[in-house]
Amino acid sequence: MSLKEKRIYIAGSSGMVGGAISRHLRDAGYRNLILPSSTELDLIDQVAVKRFFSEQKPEIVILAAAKVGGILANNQFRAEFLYNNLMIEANVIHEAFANDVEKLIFLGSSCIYPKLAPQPIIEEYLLSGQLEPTNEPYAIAKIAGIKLCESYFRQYGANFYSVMPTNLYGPNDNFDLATSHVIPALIRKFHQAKLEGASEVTVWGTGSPLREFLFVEDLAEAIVILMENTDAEAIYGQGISHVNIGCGNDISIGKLAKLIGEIVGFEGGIKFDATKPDGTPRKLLDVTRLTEMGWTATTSVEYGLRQTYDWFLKHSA
Ligand code: GFB
Repeated sequence: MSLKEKRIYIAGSSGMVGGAISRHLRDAGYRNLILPSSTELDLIDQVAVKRFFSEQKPEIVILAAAKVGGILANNQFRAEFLYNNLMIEANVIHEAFANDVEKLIFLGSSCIYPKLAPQPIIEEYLLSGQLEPTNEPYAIAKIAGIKLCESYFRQYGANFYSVMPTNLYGPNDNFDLATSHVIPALIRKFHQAKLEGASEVTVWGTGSPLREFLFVEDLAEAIVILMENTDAEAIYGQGISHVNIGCGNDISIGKLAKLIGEIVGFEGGIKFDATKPDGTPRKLLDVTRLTEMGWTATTSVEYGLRQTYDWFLKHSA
């Protein structure tokens, strides 16, 4: 059977990341996609996940489902970020193993690396130092997912491996100011300030942290290429448990805010609120391995931000 005919389950297909992966697979000619919504299948419910796998019998699984949020949501809802993500991973990865899934790709996050990891961050830096406290529960859950995939590979030879995307953004992002990441938050704040004729916009933290932002459509393209060409053996054979996915360059939050202000057309000033946390000072991924595997990001942050602002204007403003 050709890969295009395989039954592929994308966990999290109603979210920004899973939705983009589903679209890319469909555009590439994959026709047998299994895309239950979160109301149809609660991934925290072990019995429901077990039933789903035995009924649907997926052959490939992309695990993009997760409880996600920005720096404040991570810090505030620490129990849910740890519990929900552990349950989703344990249920899906274990049932994939129990149902002989041929390949599983688990999506983690660059916050799994130590807060003060040398830059750019190579895959080997996992578990080499203290985590950033604001997102420690989320990072611990994601590390558990990486180790679960690795353990099923090492003990049973399961073709399960992980990828670590950097900070993501794009169409269908969460624009709720209390729970969102920085890009959708600033798009909404600058847009509102422009409409209200406000004189300034408040940006959390000092503006000095550096972040690497990857457009979600680029991420989806990378995942499809990895799914088509890379097996677990190729990852673990290099002495690593996962592969980084990033664009290779970063920007300060201060510069990002200025850029978003320009794109939105806000003419006032920017005020930094240093009572809010900065989080990790810098997290730039080393993407040498991904480049060697045949993929490089192509979307500039300016273009990606314009696309995201357009989506916001149509759907969420
Ligand atoms: O995007 P963000 O919440 O994620 O914040 P992290 C990035 C930076 O932007 C931080 C600053 O230094 C924030 O203080 N920032 C400025 C803002 N204004 C705002 C704002 O209005 N909203 C938000 N949210 N930030 C998350 C982790 O960390 O990154 C997760 O907590 C996950 O676990 C995710 O790894 C990718 O990069 O700081």
